[in-house]
Amino acid sequence: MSVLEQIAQAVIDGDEVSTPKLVEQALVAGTSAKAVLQDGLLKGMTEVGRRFREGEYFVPEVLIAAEAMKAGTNLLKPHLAKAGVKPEATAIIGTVRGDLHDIGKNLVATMLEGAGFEVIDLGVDVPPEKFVEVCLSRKVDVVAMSALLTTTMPMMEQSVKKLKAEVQPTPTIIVGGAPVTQEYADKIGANGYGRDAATGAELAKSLVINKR
Ligand code: B1M
Repeated sequence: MSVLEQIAQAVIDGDEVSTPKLVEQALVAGTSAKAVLQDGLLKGMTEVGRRFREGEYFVPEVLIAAEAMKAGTNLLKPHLAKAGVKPEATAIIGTVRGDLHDIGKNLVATMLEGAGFEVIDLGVDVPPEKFVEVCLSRKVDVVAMSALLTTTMPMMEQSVKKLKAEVQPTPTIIVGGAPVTQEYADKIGANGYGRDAATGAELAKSLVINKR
């Protein structure tokens, strides 16, 4: 089994000790952080998702796998984000109200840092008022919102509406998460949609930093 396959398996097994060790082993051996993420950690989590969907895994197994994945991604952060680069713009990020999924959101935060943003992470279960409050209290260039549940997607729309009504000029708003689509982003008036963390960060960069 290759080290990337072992990483995927460690996530599937919810092995919080082996996952970061294997990530470190892969990095030391010269494997790119992107490959560790895509072909190791995310591959494992995709399989966890399949098992959960098909009733082979229940919430506790998924939660334990998520912790293993987090332990791995924490180690990847400094490799994914460009070291020593001064932030060129500020982004706030959060998972919308009612939604507690944060693994994808954390990846987007890391990628945004890598793209040159100072990132303020508001965490999970973030109400529309909180996004607005932070934008009014400091200069924010990008508001990034994540939703993993179809039931919490409407919170994105509410947040976009409130931001447009109460913050002028309104920061660039990008949205993403497994059930979110480009069509949905257009419908709710967001400025962009990221299919994955890397695309989301690139988009934010092209909409804000590259336009300067
Ligand atoms: Co949840 N869960 N979960 N869960 N969970 C899903 C999302 C689900 C698809 C599983 C399933 O049924 N197949 C399903 C949602 C169905 C739906 O609405 N369509 C689901 C459900 C139903 C639930 C509960 C309701 C279960 C229950 O209690 N009955 C419950 C809800 C709790 C709540 O939020 N209020 C729940 C709970 C949980 C756990 C707590 C157990 C755990 C979360 C732990 C945590 O995040 N700390 C969990 C997990 C882990 C999952 C799955 C298995 C994996 C999610 C994940 O982390 N993926 C998930 C099934 C799946 O997706 N395979 C599932 C890895 C992560 C890297 O991907 O977050 O999609 P993702 O992020 C991607 C892209 O979407 C994108 O970038 C990332 C990749 O680079 N992206 C953005 C994300 N945000 C972005 C923002 C951007 C741009 C890109 O710009 C701003």
